[in-house]
Amino acid sequence: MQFLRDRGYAHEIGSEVTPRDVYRSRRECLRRIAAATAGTALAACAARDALGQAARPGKLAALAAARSAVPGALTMERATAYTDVTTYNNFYEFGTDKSDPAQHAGSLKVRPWRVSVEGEVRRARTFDIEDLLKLAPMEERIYRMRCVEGWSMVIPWIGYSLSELIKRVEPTGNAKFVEFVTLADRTQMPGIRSSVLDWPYVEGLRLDEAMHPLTLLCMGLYGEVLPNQNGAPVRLVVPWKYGFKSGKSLVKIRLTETQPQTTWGKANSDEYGFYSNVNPQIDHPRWSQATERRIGEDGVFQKKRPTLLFNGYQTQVSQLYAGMDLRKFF
Ligand SMILES: Nc1nc2c(c(=O)[nH]1)N[C@H]1C(S)=C(S)[C@@H](COP(=O)(O)O)O[C@H]1N2
Ligand SMILES: [Mo]
Repeated sequence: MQFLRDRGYAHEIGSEVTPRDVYRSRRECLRRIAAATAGTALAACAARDALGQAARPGKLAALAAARSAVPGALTMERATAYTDVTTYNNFYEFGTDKSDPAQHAGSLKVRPWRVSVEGEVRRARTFDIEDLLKLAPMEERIYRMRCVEGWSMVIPWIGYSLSELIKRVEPTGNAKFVEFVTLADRTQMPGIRSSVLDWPYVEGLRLDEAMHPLTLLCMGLYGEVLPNQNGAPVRLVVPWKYGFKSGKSLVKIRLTETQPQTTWGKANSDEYGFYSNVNPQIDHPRWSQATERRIGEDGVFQKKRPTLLFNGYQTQVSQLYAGMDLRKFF
């Protein structure tokens, strides 16, 4: 399949460095140094101010949130522009081009919406989206997002730790993994007609990864409810793993005893492992993962920004993998 071969090469062209780029990147460095010396909250504000945008650049319903107190949840890096976050997407249910989701996800019906939480739990339950919106206080979390294809963004998400939801269904002693099943409805999702992937799009985490405070049950971004193309009305965000681990438009969360199969793992298990932690030293079989291209970042940093182990969340998550061979469990 051509698109599978193309995955990751979309932006390997056109990166000549001009004097203007150098000037701009120098200015950007100065701006970052200034941001880094301010407090976290202040710097996050500065990041937004730098965009010259209001807190709510979109036109969707506002979703109020407090700044997260979870360690590592608020990067000081400059947030990617709202336009890029909402028009450069991977959501194959609406097509495989980056612009397809923004163009076609208008047909997604986000109400009514229910998420069934089941499997190895004492209190299996179906949550209405309105219940999920009230289940725990909303937090803003500004996370780096690194796609396996080699590009990255910084996104101000809104939601709360997935652990809040999982605690309420009371996992049994047998629960070791969590499977995430997303919507697959061909009447709403034109991409489902294609057999590019095995639908529904399914992902999985180990239970302790799912319970980590940084693992976000996400219902909004940039001060608003989620745009359809970003996985409305509810998705996952796991910031230390490649973006494909974060399933969009979730309908089922199932706790299991055995490791669930995943859609990308079924498509190519040599290229898309179950763990898929961001790791600059473990190359994708067809391209290096040592560097990345930050979307919207022009100048000398383009394509050359170093990729960080666990996407920079090493302090928070490395303990989850103590004693594990990261090459074996990639
Ligand atoms: N259901 C579903 N979820 C998905 C995908 C998808 O195709 N379908 N793509 C994944 C990939 S590859 C990435 S990089 C992120 C992109 O999220 P964003 O478009 O909100 O930045 O969503 C992930 N979740
Ligand atoms: Mo991705």
